[in-house]
Amino acid sequence: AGKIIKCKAAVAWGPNQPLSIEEVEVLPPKKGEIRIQILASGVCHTDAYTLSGKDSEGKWPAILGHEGGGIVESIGEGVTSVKPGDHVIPLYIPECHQCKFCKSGKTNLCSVVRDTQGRGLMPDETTRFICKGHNVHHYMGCSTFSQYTEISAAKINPIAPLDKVCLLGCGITTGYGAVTKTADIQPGSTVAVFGCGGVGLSAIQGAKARNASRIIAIDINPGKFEYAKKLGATDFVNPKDYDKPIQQVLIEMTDGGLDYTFEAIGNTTVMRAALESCHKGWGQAIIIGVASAGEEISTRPFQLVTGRVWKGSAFGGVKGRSELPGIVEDYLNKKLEVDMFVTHKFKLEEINKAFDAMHSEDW
Ligand code: NAD
Ligand code: DAO
Ligand code: ZN
Repeated sequence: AGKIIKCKAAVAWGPNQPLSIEEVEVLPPKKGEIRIQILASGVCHTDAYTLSGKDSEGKWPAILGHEGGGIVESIGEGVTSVKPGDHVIPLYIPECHQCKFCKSGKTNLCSVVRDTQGRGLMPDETTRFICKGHNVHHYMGCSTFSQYTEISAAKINPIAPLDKVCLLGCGITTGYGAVTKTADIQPGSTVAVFGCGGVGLSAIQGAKARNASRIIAIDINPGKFEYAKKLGATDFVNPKDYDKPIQQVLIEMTDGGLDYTFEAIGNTTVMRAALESCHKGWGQAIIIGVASAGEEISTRPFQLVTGRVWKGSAFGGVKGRSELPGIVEDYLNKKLEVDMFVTHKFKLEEINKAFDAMHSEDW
């Protein structure tokens, strides 16, 4: 505590280059900050998107990664909610309980560090990482591709295996929460999920947990249906098997449309299809997928006039500090599947292989 830590991290020196394993210095936590030893991290398409250079807000050099699990190493002045030794999941959406967003009770989009976080900096406008004399940027307030990092975090049950529950730091919670929190679906609802990656499959889990009467899994890669079935999907649709728009297929399958649809791809054409597959009068389409910068969505406004609702969900609407620990308990109580989502394991030194695996097998 109070000292600089030297450790290994995967540094992104610039766009479209492999990550480079480097020795970095991690400075001690300042007021309100915590320093965490990261023991496990997922890799996510969002990390790859930033690394590709398509993310116009990418900052270089940076330490990427935002789906982690770790142990608090030390705390800065004024920190009372965690102590050294606590097991935590880093949060890319914090929860300060004090900003306008937190106080509203209407959203999980805490804004307390929003501005500096978006620019890859800590709240005092500086960074805590130094490598080869360069200040290295933070990423999504997490930078989990480092053995030590500084962030906001949710304190979780120390029994939970960090190499599994790290995935609750993004993808699984996002899909599960979109169904159980953002849409808050009723038992018996009919649901369609577009995209059966980690996020969509977890939306399917959420629908099953809420006793949806029908859960239609949609993907252009039929290899995903095996997983969708295990998690509770009842119907499987590959849009490539039809020569008519997928919304028409779904409306015909469901006597007029679905109660809830979820877009977990990031494709604006599919976002439209998700809205238009909703039942007239009450159907709700939830956008989870993140489209590339600058893209727009469209539909005929009459779709909304006639009662369909379009809304979005970030991190499943889950408030990190107050609600994520309960989702970890759901996993421990076998109400939520996480283990199946760990398809590969790599050492930090092999992180570029993890990106290759994510791309090659379309995970
Ligand atoms: P993924 O790439 O693993 O899964 C996407 C799936 O969609 C794949 O199985 C793919 O075959 C399928 N697909 C692609 N095009 C399709 C089409 N036209 N029709 C049907 N299926 C199609 O991605 P993921 O990790 O599950 O993430 C899904 C999306 O969620 C991404 O856009 C990601 O950025 C976003 N995301 C959002 C949040 C949030 O808070 N809102 C958080 C995490 C991830
Ligand atoms: O408060 O303006 C804000 C942004 C909050 C972050 C929302 C992130 C949702 C998408 C995450 C992509 C996958 C990690
Ligand atoms: Zn807040």
